[in-house]
Amino acid sequence: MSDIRSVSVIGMGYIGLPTCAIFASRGFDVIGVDINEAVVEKVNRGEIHIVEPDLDGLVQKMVANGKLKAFSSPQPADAYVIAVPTPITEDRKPDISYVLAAARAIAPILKKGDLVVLESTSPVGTTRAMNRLLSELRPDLTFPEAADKDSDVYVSYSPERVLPGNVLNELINNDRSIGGLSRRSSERTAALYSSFVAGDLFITVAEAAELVKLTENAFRDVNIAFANELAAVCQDLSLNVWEVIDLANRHPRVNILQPGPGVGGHCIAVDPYFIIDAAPDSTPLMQSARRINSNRPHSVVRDIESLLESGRQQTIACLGLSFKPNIDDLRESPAVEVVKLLSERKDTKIVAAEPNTRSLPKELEDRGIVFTDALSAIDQADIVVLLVDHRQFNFIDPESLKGKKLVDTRGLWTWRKARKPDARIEGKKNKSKQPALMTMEKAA
Ligand code: SAJ
Repeated sequence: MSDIRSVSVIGMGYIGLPTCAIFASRGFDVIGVDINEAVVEKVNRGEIHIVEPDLDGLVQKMVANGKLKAFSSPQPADAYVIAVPTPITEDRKPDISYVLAAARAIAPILKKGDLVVLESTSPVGTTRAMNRLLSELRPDLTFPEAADKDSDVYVSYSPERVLPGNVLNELINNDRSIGGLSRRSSERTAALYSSFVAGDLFITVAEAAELVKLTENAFRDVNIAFANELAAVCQDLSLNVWEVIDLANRHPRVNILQPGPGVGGHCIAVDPYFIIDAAPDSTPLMQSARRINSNRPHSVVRDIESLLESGRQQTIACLGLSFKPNIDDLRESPAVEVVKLLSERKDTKIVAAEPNTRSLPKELEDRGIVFTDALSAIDQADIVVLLVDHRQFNFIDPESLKGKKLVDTRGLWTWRKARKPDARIEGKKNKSKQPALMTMEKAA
């Protein structure tokens, strides 16, 4: 059991706000802190500023019952959870200034017995740097330096690892690593998180926990790069990459991810740089994966350009703009990058459809892109480019695509066409589940 009664969460973004709501739902008095006044006011009205399933109802309930209160500066609490952004700079160096600013903000109100947990994705060494800063600012308190030595304040790293769109579920059910700067720091952090985590908690050192988080996203980046490289190989050899991956994945120990127009979002395309920056000579694979994935929008544009006829104005329909399917988040989206690159050409009109947003972002509007629905985009187009496999696009009638040139970056139409119903001879193990498409006798 934890002796912690109140938790102050610094940063009420995609991770901080759901974390506030979950702690509040477990009975803690939660103080949500954000430098953005508009966010603070919104949360105090019981509303939310991000799109995340079920979060609105939970925040509303926790604000109404007084368990969650938002402020624009840190308030005293028994535990502080820091969930602020850790972006990269233009030259791809990690920027931990928000973490250090959060540490400066809480330093004056720390008291003996408090726990400070850093959750932000961070370069290796950040937790220790934060600890050093706190101890410089509060020489009257002791902080963990060596394991097994007790201190006045406890400090740990414990990264979130949740998928946008499924945050509440994954916050509760995913396993979690905890890297305390001392044994007691880890124990107190584990006690705090076990109030809501149903997954297992694994205790390690702070630096390992920091690298674990970065590794997860770098692993995914490298594996997506493999799929994207395979897509290029298949294009050279005139083979269908979706079919090749699907068949290869039927090997029990192979699980290739899906190729696409590139890697977007705020994590997978960023976190590998934190590792690359720390160990530039030891990361040729991660560096090359980053290059492959960030070049993908350019190769999609080259594919589209190869279909253009010279001397004639043509219309290109771009379907999907978000960074992955079934969300409305357009930031760092490779689909937006493709549209931007295309808009630099003078001989094309671009119509774009994104079923999850009401309008185009200003940067695309300013480039003369026309926003419309998928069907009318297809109707006007010479070339149709599928950029995101939103569920709505499954219902596009293949008839409407007849006579159009297609660039299918997600395999939605290309793979469907390649999947011939009589190309599968079902084995005995599946026969009981559903009728076989084809019996062995017929195949022979
Ligand atoms: N993508 C592909 N092919 C695939 C899978 C994804 O091209 O087979 C692309 C997507 O289209 C998208 C990008 O990768 O553009 C990232 O999407 P994602 O769904 O893989 O990941 P994120 O960025 O939404 O969330 C990731 C998750 N990390 C991992 O799955 C290892 C999440 O668990 C992390 O918490 C999150 O990053 C984070 O905050 O770090």
